[in-house]
Amino acid sequence: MRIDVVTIFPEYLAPLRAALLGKAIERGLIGVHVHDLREWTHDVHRAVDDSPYGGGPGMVMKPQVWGEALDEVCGPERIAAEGRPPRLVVPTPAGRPFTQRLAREYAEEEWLVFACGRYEGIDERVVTDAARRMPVDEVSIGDYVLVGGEAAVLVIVEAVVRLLPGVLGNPASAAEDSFSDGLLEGPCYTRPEQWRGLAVPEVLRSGNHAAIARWRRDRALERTFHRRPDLLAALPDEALDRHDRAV
Ligand code: 6GU
Repeated sequence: MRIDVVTIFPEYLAPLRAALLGKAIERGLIGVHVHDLREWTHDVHRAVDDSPYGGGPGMVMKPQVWGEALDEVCGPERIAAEGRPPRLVVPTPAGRPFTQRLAREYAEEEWLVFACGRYEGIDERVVTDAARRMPVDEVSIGDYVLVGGEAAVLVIVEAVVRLLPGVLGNPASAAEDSFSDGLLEGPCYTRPEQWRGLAVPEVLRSGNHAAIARWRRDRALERTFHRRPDLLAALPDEALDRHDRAV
């Protein structure tokens, strides 16, 4: 998978080369290319923003700079070279929610381009124009406001790359984590059996695999009921069996 990021703070994306993501780069599973948006400015001040039409606070990122940047990073020539257009992802608190389902969709893509906005946003015509050549998603990572899209890109890329074959040591961790069955994961334990007066639940040491699976399912249901009732409500009818409904 190829990942391009256009930002006015390229150093903010340094964590993409650390830990799990760095390993994925070293092993050739992903290629990461971070671009400084200011390279496409032409004025001495290297201005990327201007005041908003219609007035109001804050600044809006200029369309010409973004247009030239995206032309070079993922314009017609680059699309011809790659054989097909990328999926362009624009992080914004006004976007559609980024979910595990969208992470799985992105994990199927061969090329993702992220356009990080700062200030109040990017001139709307940048997205409209890009959408003439490639699919564009404006996505939000949650109901709160960040200063810019960079931290959101770190979140999205980490969620996507861990799903790529060969990135996680144990593929079952991706298959069994929270959300894959629509529920939150329940609690987990390791040695010692007793710690500060707290015991590991007996059933987990019983060796009874059916009882362990049932216990884990019950704790996941309980936790989801208390912390994320919206997730339980969204489950399809057949996702819960008779035992589940008794919890
Ligand atoms: Cl993706 N960007 C910004 N700037 N703020 C956010 C966000 C994204 N998601 C939630 N808040």
